[in-house]
Parts: sequence; structure tokens; C-alpha cells
Amino acid sequence: MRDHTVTIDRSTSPSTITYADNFNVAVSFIDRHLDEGRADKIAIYPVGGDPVTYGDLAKNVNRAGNGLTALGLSAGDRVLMMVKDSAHFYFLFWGAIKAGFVPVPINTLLRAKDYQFMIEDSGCAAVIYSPEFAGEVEPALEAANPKPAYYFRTEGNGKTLVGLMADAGNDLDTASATPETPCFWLYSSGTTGTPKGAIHLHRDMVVTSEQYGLRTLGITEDDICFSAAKLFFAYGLGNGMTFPLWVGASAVLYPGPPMPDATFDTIENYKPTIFFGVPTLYGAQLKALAETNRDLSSLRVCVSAGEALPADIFNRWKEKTNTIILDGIGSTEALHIFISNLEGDYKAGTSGRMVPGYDARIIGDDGEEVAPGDSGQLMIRGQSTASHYWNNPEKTASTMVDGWLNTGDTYIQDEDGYYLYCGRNDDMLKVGGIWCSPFEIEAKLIEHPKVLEAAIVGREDDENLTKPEAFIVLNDPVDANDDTKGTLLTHCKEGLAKYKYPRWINFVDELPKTATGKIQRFKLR
Ligand code: 3UK
Repeated sequence: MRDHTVTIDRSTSPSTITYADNFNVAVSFIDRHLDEGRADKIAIYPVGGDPVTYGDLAKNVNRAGNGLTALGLSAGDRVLMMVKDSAHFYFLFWGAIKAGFVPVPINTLLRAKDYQFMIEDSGCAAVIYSPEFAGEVEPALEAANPKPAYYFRTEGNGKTLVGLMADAGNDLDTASATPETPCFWLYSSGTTGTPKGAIHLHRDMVVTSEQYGLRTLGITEDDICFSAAKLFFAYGLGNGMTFPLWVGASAVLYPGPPMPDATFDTIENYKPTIFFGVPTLYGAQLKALAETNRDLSSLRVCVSAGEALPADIFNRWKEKTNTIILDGIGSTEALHIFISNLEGDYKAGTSGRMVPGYDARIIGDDGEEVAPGDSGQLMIRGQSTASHYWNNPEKTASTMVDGWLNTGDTYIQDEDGYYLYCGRNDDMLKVGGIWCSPFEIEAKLIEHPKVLEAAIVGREDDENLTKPEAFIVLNDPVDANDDTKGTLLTHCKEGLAKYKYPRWINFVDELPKTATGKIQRFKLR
């Protein structure tokens, strides 16, 4: 095989992937398209900006890589990027990889103290950020000790990425690497503790793009992908960048907050064929669609991840838009979705079946695989999982065990073989000695037309026994009264096992959530 190439055999399931010994993944995702005649095809539609062809993309990736090299970075140096969804994100990410540096996309919704932690923890050589995030990034740089050698904005006055690229050449030698060389990091979202840098290898994006993007979702060159989840999430990175690039398709990038109206405008204007969202957004979009009609007819399929998609949202979306939402579970450590529904094989309310190339085990308290139909800890194995956490041998040892990744989730494989999410291990409740899934109660409450969102946490009763407590956001705040409480209690008692109804109901204006939109139940406890 030539240097930096990969061969794929699709006659097998999973696809059989063979890498050149000297393999830099930037060649597969960027340069390959020039050889395959796509130089004039649009790779990126930045909303409000000029489209970027595959030819422009390859050239600008080279310029960014040359610019970073000219700064004086050394092989393996980390480049933290707080960059909005834009063509610059692509240029910087791939330019760094092709030149032998390690990009670290960072959540742009965080605060200065989070950034300071990541700057110090990563020991990065450079921090490059969109001007929009200067208000949080610059105080972090000010406070950081040690400071990175280089830090500047993507665009604007003074030293910038744009300036660096303008002074750089169009040709760049590809840095040597192997499929197992560290390629990029992602900080895990840290619902419970400090963020951990998950180290991903050159092969990881190939695996997710091939086994999930192509084989599971069936993305083709003719698709246009639009991800409401941002590129700095592992979920968005696949949806909005690596999956379309892998097959020579196109991505629509929206730089702002993904509110329902903005996502609808983007869909109407750019006519994407695949939309990637999260359950909370689908819920908010459905609420908006009750008042206005929007043309979503370009969509052939939608995807949901990040938290379990309630069957009720699946059903209402299907009724309203005539498209299905494929729920799948992924994680930062696995890089993308490893259990998923398919267009031709789905079951609402479940995460679906294994993605080709991944294995799962559901483990009981005794460390052994549980009997079919019983719940336990979900462990998964695949070729895209992070090799380790940066500077965190204890977390690495407890999460990555003998090649298996402990997801931290409780799952059941149902009688039809679909994987059913039962909650985070730490969120599961024992009620009357029986496991009780907070998610199941929430899904029941959300079914009710008066309920917008709901969260269930464990609360101790007079006898110090844990019982479920509900925090509910109503569609209309005027319903916050005892009548509604009674209605919702009856609704739960009718639809759930007896012990599962919420013993307390609180109406709240909003639920505490992580930047990724997951409910922070620990804050409610
Ligand atoms: C939960 C789900 C039920 C689950 C992610 C797709 O969410 C992603 O990564 P994170 O590291 O969180 C991982 C955890 O989130 N979760 C995710 N999806 C589902 N629970 N049903 C789902 N469909 O607790 C998991 O362990 O933020 C999602 C692709 C890439 C990702 N990184």
C-alpha cells in the first residue's frame, strides 16, 4: 500500500479496514478527495458564509498546518481550539493533524475556570479561539500557569489564524504517523467530576465513519448533513465533519446556538438530508411546530443521541414530520455511536442494536454477564475507543478494563435483542428493594401533554428509604397547581409499576443541565 492510505473491504460486516504502516488520517479525510475528482464539489456550507469546495478545503488545511509549523510547534504538541462551527474549525483541526500536532476541540459553552483547568491540564503549546469566546478564554489565559507559548484568535485584529494562513504555503508534507499514534483529544463532559482528556488515535475517526456513518446510517456522497450538536462534541464531530468527509458528502455548519427557529431556517435554506439533534431539542422543536408550519421535507432521516430519546418524542416527530429519529448511544470515550437503531430496523424507546465492529457485555454486581433480560453495567469494545485518559491512570484503570470500556450506564437487552437504557449507574434508584429507572418515570411524565420536561431523582422518605421525586417543567406555567399534580400522579400510577410513581412533585422553571444538554440530576438531589 502507498503511504498514508487505507483500504476498505465492504463485503464483510463490519467492513474490514487495512491501514498503511505509515498512516496519517488527514490524507484519508482530506487529500483523498482530490485524487477521487471531488476538487470542485462543495464540502462545507457555512451558514451566512461562502461555500468551501473540497479543493479549497485541502489547500486551506495545508495552509493551517504550515502556519502552525511556522509558529515553532513540535510533533505531538497540543493545540486547544475553542472555535465555533465554521470552515476555520475544519482547517485548524485537519491542518494540525496533517502537520503532526494534536488538536483538542473544547466545548465553547464553558467558563474561564474550566478553560484554565484544560489549558493547564493539557500542557498545550497553543490556544486558538473564535473572537466570540474571548470573554471567557482570555481571562483563563491570563490566569493560567504555565501559559501556552502561543495564543490568539481565529480572526480579527493582530495575530490570528487567518493571518497565519495568509502567510503560509499551499503545500504541506504529511507528518509520519501510525494507526495507533495519538491524533486528537476530547475532554469528557464531566457531569460528576473534573474533565478528563480522552486520547483518540489516528484510526478512530475512520472506524466511526465507516462502521456507524456509512454502514449504520447509510450516508452517501449525495447527503447533506446538518448537526445541531456542535463540532466540539464527539457527536457533532462525526455528524458535522468526519461522516460527510468520509464519503465525499457535504456539511452545513451553523455557528450560533441551535434554537428551534434557527435550525428550521437552516433546514429550509440549505435543504439537508440528515439532521442530528438531541432529545431536548426535538422536544423544543415539536413545541415550536405546534404553532408554525416549517418545510422539513428535505430530511430523509434524523438522528438523536446524548441521552435516551423518549418513545413519545419519536412518535410525535414521526407524525409531524414523516421522518423517523434514529436513537443511538455513543460516548466521548467511544468517539461515536456504538448501539443504534436503523432505518429498516428500529424500536422506539430503545437504543437499538450493536453497530458493526462493536461488542457489548452487560455485567452484574458479581462481575459476570447477566441473564438475558436482566439489567447490568454496559461494557463495550471496539476499534474507536480512546486509548487512555491524559494524566489520569486511576480513571483509565477503572474505565478501560482489559480492552473493554465501562460506559457507566445500566442497560437491559430485551427479548427482541434491542438494548434498553435504564439510566446512569449512579442515577439508578432502588425502590422497595427493586431497581427503578428514573428515565422510565420521566418518559411517562413527558407523555402527558402538560409536561415539557421532567427529571426524577432519589429522595429519602421518613423511613430513610429512597423514593422517586419529580422536578417538572410545564408547557404552560399557569398549570402549576395541585390539580395538575393529581392528574400527573394518576397518569403515572396508571402507566407504571406501583412502586414507581413520584412521591413528591415540584414544578420548576427549568432543569439544571450540562453544556451537552444532559439533565444534572445530582444538582436536584
Ligand atoms: C449517555 C445516552 C441513552 C450515556 C455521545 C453520541 O453523549 C455522548 O457522549 P458523552 O460522553 O456522554 C456519554 C453518555 O451519555 N447517552 C448518550 N447517548 C445516549 N443514553 N441513550 C442514548 N442514545 O450515559 C453515555 O454513557 O457526552 C453521543 C455520539 C458521541 C458521543 N460522545
